[in-house]
Amino acid sequence: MMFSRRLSSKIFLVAVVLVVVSALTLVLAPKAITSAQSGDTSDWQTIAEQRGLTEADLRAAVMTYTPSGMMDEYVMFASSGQAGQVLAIGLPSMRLLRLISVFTPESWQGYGYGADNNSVLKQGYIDGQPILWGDTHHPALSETAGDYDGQWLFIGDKSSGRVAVIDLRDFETKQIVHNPAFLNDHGGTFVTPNTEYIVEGGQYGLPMGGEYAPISDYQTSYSGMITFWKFNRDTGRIDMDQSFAMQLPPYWQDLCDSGKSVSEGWIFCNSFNAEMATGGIEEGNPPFEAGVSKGAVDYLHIINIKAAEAVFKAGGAVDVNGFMVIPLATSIQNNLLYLAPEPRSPHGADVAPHGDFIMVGGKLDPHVSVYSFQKIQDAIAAGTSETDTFGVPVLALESVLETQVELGLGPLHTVFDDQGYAYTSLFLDSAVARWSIGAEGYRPQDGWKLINKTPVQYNVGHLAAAEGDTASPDGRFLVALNKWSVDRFLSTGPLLPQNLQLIDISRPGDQTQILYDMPITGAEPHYAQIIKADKLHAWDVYPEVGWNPTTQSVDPNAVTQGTEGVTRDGNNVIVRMTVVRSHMTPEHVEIQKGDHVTWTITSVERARDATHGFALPFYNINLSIEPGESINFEFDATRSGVFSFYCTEFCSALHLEMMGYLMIKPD
Ligand code: K7E
Ligand code: CUA
Repeated sequence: MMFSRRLSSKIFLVAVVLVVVSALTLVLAPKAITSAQSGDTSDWQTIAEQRGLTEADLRAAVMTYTPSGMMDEYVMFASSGQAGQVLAIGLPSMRLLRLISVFTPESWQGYGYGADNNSVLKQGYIDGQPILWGDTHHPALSETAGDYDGQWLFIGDKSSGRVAVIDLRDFETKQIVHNPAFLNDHGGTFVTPNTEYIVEGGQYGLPMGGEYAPISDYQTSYSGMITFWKFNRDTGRIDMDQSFAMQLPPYWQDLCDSGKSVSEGWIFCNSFNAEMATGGIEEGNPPFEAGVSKGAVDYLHIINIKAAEAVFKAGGAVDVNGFMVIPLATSIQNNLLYLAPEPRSPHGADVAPHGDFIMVGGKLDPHVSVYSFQKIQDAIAAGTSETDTFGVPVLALESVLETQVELGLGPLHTVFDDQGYAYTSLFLDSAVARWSIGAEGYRPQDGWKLINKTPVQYNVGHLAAAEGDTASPDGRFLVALNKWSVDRFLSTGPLLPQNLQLIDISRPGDQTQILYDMPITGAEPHYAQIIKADKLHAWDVYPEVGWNPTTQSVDPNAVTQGTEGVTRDGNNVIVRMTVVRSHMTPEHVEIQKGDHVTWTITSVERARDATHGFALPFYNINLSIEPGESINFEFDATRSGVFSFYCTEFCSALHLEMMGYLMIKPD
């Protein structure tokens, strides 16, 4: 069944390629040279010859070239690292379709420049402290029965430990939440198979609740943390009251993944720094990078989220800064948490498509360790007398390990395809390892073994395969998310672009091929997910005129044509404006210095290509008003003068005339 999916389209593609390639081999050499000599560059064979393209290059071109008007088959949502955004990229063309602002203001989209007083960004402030950037790592598409459903996208901010919700009907950020008990994360976001919870694993040990504790008290006063954000599909929002966290030992929890199918209801996180090194080379301690890797083992965290939810609902959590956290002792008493040894400096914890295996890389170990979920269950049932320093039960490695597969240097992250292969990034080798999962339902005929390594350029972190971390991967395409491209593109100075490489994984065995290099002229996209494009159903225009995208409903405050104007109540001025190409109503807004201004702009457009902007100089206001959208903003008229506001989108031939004057009289 797995093998037959999209087989016909594959056969078609292969056939096209064969025809092209054989036509090329038959006719290329002599003819191309002749026409090249005659200066005839009108035919593709000549061009290929002149540009020095090989048959493999032409195959890659045929597989990726997307003529104008042809749509991509997949959309990849990639994080944008410390730029705090998400990128939407079409595959196989690797065209950048959209930048989604999440934690960072973005003027082009009018995000953070006045609209509804920057309400979404403000949700992400911590204790009133504006935080206007984020370090996005792991986007997670919402899932139904372990498969992407195309409705929502979530992403975490590693730097301040926040999670954002993006609505895929308009590709805009709707909510930012923060667990007030903790201040960083990494193992997030990952969703449970029906998106009941968005999982946000922690990273560096901290005193809970943002308190101070001396680093010498690390083992007694510092903790790890994992947060389970309850998602409400009806409201499209995280429900803070139904969300909770678990205190973990002060190891550095790293990447997490949700169990699926047989392992549904469980969460797996790798961790490092089981040594609980605290750095401090200044005081003669080993530096972090040495202390953290001194020991031979770290711990895979195995968390029973169903049981944890029951403990939370039964009142087993305590209030930390207004957020409910299950204390470590309670987790141990209720069998919510188990540990299993991991090889040195593990990285990544990836659950196989059938939920039966968990793959853990090892930055300083050439193997991927494969844990069996069945063996984990058997070991839990059999009981263990081993515990860690904090009394958390430790399952013996040999009791839970299925196998270890030697792949190469620096294995990090693993994704899957529809042929029973797994793919693991090898950071130090700068390669992608394809290996066979030697179990029933995958490739028992091949056994557990390395198949091939595809060199990539360079320093690969995560991999993303088409639906490659779901219950039913698509295969076909894989993207290596490489850092620092060094010699792949023309130099633009010392700051290097990242290089996303598209790889063909449609053929079995060692036939993998790099198809395309895409520079990302921004921060490092750590992780990405690739969804079949036909699962996305974005709106063409907002459903009704007067739509407020923050509430995803018609704004009661929206302005209708004929009701525009300026009204005053004491110092409070209300401006009600409509926009339609190529006109803003009213054109003149006259107020007094010292007024408090509440301004609403409603676009009455229904045409798809009629977005307007609204730029107001000095007052730091810039809006993007999409067809049907209604936006409110407020400001204090602190400076008198004449301010020309205008539309920032080239919306018509009379776009330059789409403007008006705000006249503020001195007091
Ligand atoms: Cu390996 Cu943050 Cu997923 Cu980067 S993490 S690569
Ligand atoms: Cu509206 Cu330009």
